[in-house]
Amino acid sequence: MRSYLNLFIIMLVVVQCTGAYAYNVFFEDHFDDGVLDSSWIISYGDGATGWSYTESGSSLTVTNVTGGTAHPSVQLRYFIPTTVGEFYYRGVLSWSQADDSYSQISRFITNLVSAGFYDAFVTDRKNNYIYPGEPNNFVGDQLALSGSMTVEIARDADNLLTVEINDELISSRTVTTGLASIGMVFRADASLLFGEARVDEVYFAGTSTDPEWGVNPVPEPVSIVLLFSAFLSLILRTKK
Ligand SMILES: [Ca+2]
Repeated sequence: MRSYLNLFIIMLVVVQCTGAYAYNVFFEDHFDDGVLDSSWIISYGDGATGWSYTESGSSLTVTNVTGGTAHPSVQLRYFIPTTVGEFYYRGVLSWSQADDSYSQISRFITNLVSAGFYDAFVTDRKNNYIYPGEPNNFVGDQLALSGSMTVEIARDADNLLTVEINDELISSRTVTTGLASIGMVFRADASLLFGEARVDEVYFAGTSTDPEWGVNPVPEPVSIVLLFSAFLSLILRTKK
């Protein structure tokens, strides 16, 4: 009987390695300890040479991006060291532009899609800058100078990539490309009327088969039933 139990354990391990995977929280930041987490890799774009920010209370507050000639930007990215299948990335943003509807772009990004606040590329998806492949009609001034949004970017087991803003589904399509990074981009205008962008939270969870990176496989209940049935039939067959 002991050998059967050993066999069952081996079979269970096999199922664990091939079965469904539970979501792990890979990264989250509530910006609540006064120091910007060093996991954020910071880089500048479009000639930017600096940015102004504070981490205070439970918010990262960006007040300017400087340098460059037209639209200096700063990116904060968290690079993903392994393969991630299903994932869920959420960011909470409040913005307040200083009297110019084109002076600020604040977006949550992944290497697959990005979404957030941008009042220059107005699309039929309520001003959310989602790319690639989304139609833009270049009509601005549609958003209030200040507001807030919760952005949710997710991919399910069928590779359906979705973007929701304030619980409304804005975009959905099939994407099989691997997830390599998540992050944020803040972009100012040369008018220096960026105003303020405040991020209250970022949260990133998903599944991974990499045992070095918080893997947490769980066999589905139906798999366990099938496995146990196979185990029983094996015993019965052997006893005949
Ligand atoms: Ca921090």
